[in-house]
Amino acid sequence: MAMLSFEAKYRVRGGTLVGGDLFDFWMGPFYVGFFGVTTVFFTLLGTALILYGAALGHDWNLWRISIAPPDLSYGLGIAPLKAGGLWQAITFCAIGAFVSWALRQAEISRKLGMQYHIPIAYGVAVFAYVTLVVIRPILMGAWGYGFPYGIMSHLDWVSNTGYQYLHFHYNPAHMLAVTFFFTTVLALGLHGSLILSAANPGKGEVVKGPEHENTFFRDFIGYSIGTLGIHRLGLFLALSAAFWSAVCIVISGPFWTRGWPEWWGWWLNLPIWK
Ligand code: UQ2
Repeated sequence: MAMLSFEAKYRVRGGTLVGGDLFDFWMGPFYVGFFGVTTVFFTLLGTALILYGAALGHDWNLWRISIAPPDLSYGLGIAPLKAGGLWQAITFCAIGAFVSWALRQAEISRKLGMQYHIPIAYGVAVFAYVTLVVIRPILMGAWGYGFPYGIMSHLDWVSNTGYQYLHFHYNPAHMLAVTFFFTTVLALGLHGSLILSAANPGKGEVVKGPEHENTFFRDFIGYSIGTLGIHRLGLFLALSAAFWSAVCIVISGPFWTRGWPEWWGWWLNLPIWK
């Protein structure tokens, strides 16, 4: 059953950001809202353009389908549809859909009297994408610096872009991003295993609560961050991973054009070694 009986009392009017109560209604289990309509619009249009772009390709091999950005010679202009214009239109639709989705989350948060953690967290992921396909290409002077929309082709782009800076693991912001990704996985491993073991105590045993969870980690490592704390830590780690990912690529090209190993020359050039 999609609609729980107690959901009805949370289906409150108002909280919309635009349009007043024009789209302030539900379809089945889903809130519509102005931004629900714009999300559906951009998603359908963008998906149709992707299918058209795929149809223009050599074959329908899922791994090889790719829609490329314009040639660098088009700079920041609008390219012909079959020479990167499709990529530009698809990028426009994608950002339209992602921003609409974030604003729909914000409207639902307002309705429920919640704070904006969800749209803000989602917004950090959108920011990382926008950094790749808009901010960095603008700073570099051409849409052609965006990545192609294809399964293998976007991986090739990551590899090629990384090697352009000789060794991306020497990029200090990349180091931070990777460390945050790994720490996110560690925290999720600790948290998921703790929740599952407390919720599945075995036949005949009663389900365990936060006292047992706290006690496990106090026995184990002498410290428990707490049930609220682990979620705050997880949010911080995950958002930091996405944030530093965006930083590590936006500084590559616009602010540092040589190999990343060379950046560490600042350390070798400190006056204390002289
Ligand atoms: C915890 C706690 C939880 C948890 C986890 C911990 C009861 C259900 C996983 C333990 C987490 C710690 C000690 C922080 C680890 C730090 C890093 C940087 C990974 O105490 O409270 O709630 O899920």
